[in-house]
Amino acid sequence: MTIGSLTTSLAITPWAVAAPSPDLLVQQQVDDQIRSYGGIQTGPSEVSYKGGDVKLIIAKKQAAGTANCPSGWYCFYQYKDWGGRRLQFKDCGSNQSLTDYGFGNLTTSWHNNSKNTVEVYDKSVDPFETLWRELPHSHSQFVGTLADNRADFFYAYCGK
Ligand SMILES: [Ca+2]
Repeated sequence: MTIGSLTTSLAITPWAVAAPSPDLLVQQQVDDQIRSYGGIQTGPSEVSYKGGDVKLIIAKKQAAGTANCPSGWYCFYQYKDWGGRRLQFKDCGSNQSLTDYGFGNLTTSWHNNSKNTVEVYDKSVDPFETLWRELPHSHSQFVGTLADNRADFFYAYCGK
């Protein structure tokens, strides 16, 4: 029994720290996410943080999606065309970190379906660099080669 569980955890450990394989079962990815970054599972593919103010939606396949961020939220996506994992927020007026949720250096597309303006930064460089700015109710299917997989944190300016 001990050997079996050791084998299992060794087999999934590399995927917890690198980009997740789309072939991994969603539940395994959910388990990995909670083990590495905390949170509470609130749906078959959903992990919630901060009492539901931040949510990670884990996609089953690496397929192109749609700009499907819920109304009132702004979303970061793992792949082009709103594919892969989706990390969504709705709070404004403060810096928030993508890296807290395992989403640092991962964003490739976005959809802002809120009234807030979101400014996104890369903290891997000194001084930190502004990568892009999201106007209310706008979206991008690709952040561009120079900004791809670089975003680490953002500031959401509260809209009226
Ligand atoms: Ca970065």
